[in-house]
Amino acid sequence: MKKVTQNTLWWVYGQNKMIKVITYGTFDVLHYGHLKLLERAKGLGDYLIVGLSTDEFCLEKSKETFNKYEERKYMLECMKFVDEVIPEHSFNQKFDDFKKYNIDKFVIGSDYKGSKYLEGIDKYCELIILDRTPDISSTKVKQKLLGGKQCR
Ligand code: C2G
Repeated sequence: MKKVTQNTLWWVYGQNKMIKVITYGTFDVLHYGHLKLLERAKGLGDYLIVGLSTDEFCLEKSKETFNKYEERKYMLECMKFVDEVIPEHSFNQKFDDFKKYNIDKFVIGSDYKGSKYLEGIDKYCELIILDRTPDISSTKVKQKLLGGKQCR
């Protein structure tokens, strides 16, 4: 986490409430679509937290990642849009995170539109669904690298 103290926050934002945004994902084999999502998410507030799926949770989501949690975390922390990365252990963890991190806005890509996953979020914070970037995914990148062979 980048060194941001309460004083820094007070000094920068004074009385104005800092808008805190959160999003979640696997963010494996980072690509243009991931970055566009994170850039737009940061643009909706002052402080962006990314809930990054742990390796165990990825397996529960039937996603076998190329990069391990610590590697994916490091790459996200190197990005100018991302202020903090926290581990995501389950789909329902978010409701505790909204309270723990005093979240104003929850952002996710349109592949989650209409899914049960989003139910109840608007009781805690603003729910924002952003259009997914077409024609790019970690699976597609992996398949291309494997010369079109199927992969998970
Ligand atoms: N994304 C996007 N455009 C793409 C690919 C992904 O906008 N071409 C967005 C997704 O919609 C998501 C984010 O990038 O909001 C991360 O995508 P994944 O790593 O595939 O996330 P996923 O495994 O679906 O995990 O609790 C929620 C889950 O952790 C989401």
